[in-house]
Amino acid sequence: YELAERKKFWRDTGGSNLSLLLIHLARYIDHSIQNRSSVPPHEWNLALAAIQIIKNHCGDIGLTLGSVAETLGVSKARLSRIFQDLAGARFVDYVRTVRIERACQLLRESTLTIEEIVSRCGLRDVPSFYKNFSFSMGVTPSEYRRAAMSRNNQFHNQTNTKGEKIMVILSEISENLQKGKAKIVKELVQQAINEGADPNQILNDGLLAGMSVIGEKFKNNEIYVPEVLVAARAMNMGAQILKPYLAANGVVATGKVCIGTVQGDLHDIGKNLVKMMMEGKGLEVVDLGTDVSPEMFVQTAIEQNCQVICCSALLTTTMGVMEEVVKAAEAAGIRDKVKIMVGGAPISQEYCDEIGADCYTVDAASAADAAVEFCK
Ligand code: B1M
Repeated sequence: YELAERKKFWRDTGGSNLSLLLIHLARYIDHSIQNRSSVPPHEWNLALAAIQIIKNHCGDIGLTLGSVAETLGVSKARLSRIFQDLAGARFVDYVRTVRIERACQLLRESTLTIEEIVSRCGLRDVPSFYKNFSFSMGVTPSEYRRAAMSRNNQFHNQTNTKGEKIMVILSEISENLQKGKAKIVKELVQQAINEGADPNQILNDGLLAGMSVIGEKFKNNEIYVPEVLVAARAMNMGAQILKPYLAANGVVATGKVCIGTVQGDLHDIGKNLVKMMMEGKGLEVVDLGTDVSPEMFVQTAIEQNCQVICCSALLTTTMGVMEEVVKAAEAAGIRDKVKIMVGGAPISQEYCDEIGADCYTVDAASAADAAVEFCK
């Protein structure tokens, strides 16, 4: 039994460190792409202008690399290179994607025949449309339309009352979050708000419900890190739409806190929710991000005069860092001036007491309430 436990510990730690490395690498690449100083601004402008032309004229069969290059006054070769470098796709592939997207919209929202859709989307002929569409979407245009119509009918049949309509939207939020469809999740969250749903209900029964299914599937090895990452991105984007509504609760407190996910841990969804709720109460929140060392928590609290240090941890292998934060605050001589709050799935009141932290709360809303009390 002990050996099995030990093996499990090493597997978790090994896995954790490996993903830490991969995620850092991905963030580094992301960061360096965003800060590409070597790309002159006029090249960005050219790529953006080309994208605009494609979006406006994708219904035009004469839209080609040559026609766009001519409109912009550059050579085909230059436009092709800039497009590939900056838009991250070949010109022809991008145009095809935009046309298929437009076709999807027309299939969903109109009663136009397939021939009419083909001509409105600047596509060559029906057979090649079927081929490209099936390749991109995994279903034929007719199957896509039938599925969209049956979803619509289901929606209208199920939604006699406003409450029922909201329930359907919430379950769609959960489903689309699980598929990592961030853009649709954002739209659905907005739709739920427009229908008058309670923001807390959208958070709990839509976004968090979807995230908990992801958690279960991840645990059972039914899905892997990439799927969880895209779901997490959808969750964060949905929560961003909710932010102003969750925040608008009338309470305005003053005070400053710093927050972060502890060293070795990259989970930030819960931490972001806690931050959001605290800001909603009027507190100033210094966000240290993820993988935060005990020294960084303490140094920030000293330099920025924070009344509270908030630590989040999601891994049993990283929760121990919280105790080091308490010790670092003691060593720096600020323990009596700063409160230390802890939270995250593996944390409990017993653990909080054991390491000498000041407060444990089970969720983001109660964390915000507790921080307001500490800042009074
Ligand atoms: Co990870 N992961 N993950 N993961 N991941 C868990 C946590 C896990 C329970 C999944 C499982 O196996 N069932 C498991 C931990 C097991 C354990 O330690 N006991 C696990 C593992 C093992 C791992 C890796 C090691 C997997 C691997 O690579 N083999 C790896 C570790 C990477 C690292 O951090 N070093 C890893 C990676 C990832 C992703 C990067 C893919 C992704 C994170 C993306 C991101 O955050 N941007 C991810 C995710 C998303 C999860 C699950 C599925 C969801 C976590 C989540 O965001 N929940 C999770 C399974 C699960 O929790 N069921 C899992 C929603 C969020 C709102 O809840 O963060 O708990 P939570 O926040 C709550 C409360 O806890 C509280 O408020 C929130 C609600 O209001 N709260 C606080 C949080 N912080 C607080 C602070 C407070 C007060 C309250 O005061 C300061």
